[in-house]
Amino acid sequence: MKSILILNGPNLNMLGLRQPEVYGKTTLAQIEAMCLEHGQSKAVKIEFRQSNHEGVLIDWIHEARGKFDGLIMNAGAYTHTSVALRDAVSSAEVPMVELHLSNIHAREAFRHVSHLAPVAVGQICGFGPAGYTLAIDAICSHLDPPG
Ligand code: CA2
Repeated sequence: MKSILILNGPNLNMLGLRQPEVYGKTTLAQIEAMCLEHGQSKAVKIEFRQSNHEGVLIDWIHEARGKFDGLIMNAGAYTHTSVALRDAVSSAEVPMVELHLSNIHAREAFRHVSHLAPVAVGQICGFGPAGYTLAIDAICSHLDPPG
């Protein structure tokens, strides 16, 4: 059975609890439940984590090497700032799908830059919580291409 690690970065623990007009009403716990259910339906093991700390996220990316088949990352604001996260993904040699709830390209200019995009298999953004299940489908399709 393939195993996928889903990492969530800073402030995503506040989803559904603050600023619902920007990020919606769904909580991260509800998104985790959706992901675990979707993983079960596709017979893939899903592990779901969140940290507000860059170093913790880096440690988890390192841990993924040899232990997980794929990574999905909503790195939050670190997407736009962190060369260290990008280097960690490069060194992990685990395929990664970059994920965002919002369409970062339709927002402020500083969100148009992603340090992760060049080391990602691809990017999913703008679909809200549904993006998480789309990202699971995307990484599974990458790991086990159809046809
Ligand atoms: O759209 C996304 O998923 C983002 O990764 C979310 C980040 C943002 O910095 C990225 O540019 C795009 C912010 C997550 C903050 O989440 C909050 C949720 C509720 C209340 C406050 C913040």
